[in-house]
Amino acid sequence: MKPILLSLLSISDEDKARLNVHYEMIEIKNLDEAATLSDETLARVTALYGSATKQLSFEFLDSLPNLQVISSFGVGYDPYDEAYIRHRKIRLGYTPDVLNDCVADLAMALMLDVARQVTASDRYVREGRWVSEGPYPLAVSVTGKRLGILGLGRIGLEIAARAKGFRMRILYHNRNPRQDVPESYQYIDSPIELAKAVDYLIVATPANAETEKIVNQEVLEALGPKAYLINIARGAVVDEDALVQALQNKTIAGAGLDVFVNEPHVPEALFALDNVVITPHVASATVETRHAMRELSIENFLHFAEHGEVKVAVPWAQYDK
Ligand code: 8YV
Repeated sequence: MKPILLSLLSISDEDKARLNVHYEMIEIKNLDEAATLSDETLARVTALYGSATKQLSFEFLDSLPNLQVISSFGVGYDPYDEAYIRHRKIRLGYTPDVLNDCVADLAMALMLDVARQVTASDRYVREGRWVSEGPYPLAVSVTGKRLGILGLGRIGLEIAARAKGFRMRILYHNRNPRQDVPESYQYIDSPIELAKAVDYLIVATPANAETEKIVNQEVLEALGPKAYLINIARGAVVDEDALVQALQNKTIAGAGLDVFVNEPHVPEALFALDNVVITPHVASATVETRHAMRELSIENFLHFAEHGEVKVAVPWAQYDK
């Protein structure tokens, strides 16, 4: 009998055929469905297909006593508990890099949209207001402005590269300054100082205990009424209540948001505001990028089945032989 690969995502027939060499597959829609499987079946599960946005309870993971490998669809690994995964020496693969371009593209799109009011002015036209009220109010320029990147990692670097095309000055904050980036990228040693110094602040940091609500009320106050916040990281890295208030009271100029604390629920107070552009966590959601992510997540399983290690492991899930 082959071991079982339990999947929280749907797998294409083509990928199933590749995985079937090593595994029998069971697809489930949610963790509740796993509870309906017999203990005997759960004990045969050695591989789990999860994602960057699906939380896994300890209870669920405990119900898989022989779990050896998880392949996670996405670059964020915040749903996985480091201590737990390391304690069980579970191999944890993920899909970094293949989505950098796409996520950076969406960050630029949100920045351009909220500054130039693309979707808000689109609504204006569709509502007949161009005819009844006349020209749309003036928007705000992007080219030549100061861009702050909170979290200058692989995605942050792609954002900076695109922003150079807009002749933006790049400032950033990380735990430490990077030595391997263009000298013109200015390191700022706190999120508050970064917020004070820029016209646009793009958040591209991973979500973890250290970055939880790193964009808090003080950072939003430092950003001020002329600057914009763009978040393509995770809802958890921003104090969402403080952000909603800042947008309602216009103590920041606006925001472009792809991620939220309690997805798919978005604070309804935002729906009435034209100074915010909202997308439903789609930064990596293009045909090309999702294909590349799927391919890498399948390769992580195949590599593990053949060599005992995933192809690309989460940094803290690497073990001595
Ligand atoms: C998700 C993401 O993977 O990569 C990440 O961290 O947040 C996204 O690309 C995607 O939404 C599927 O859950």
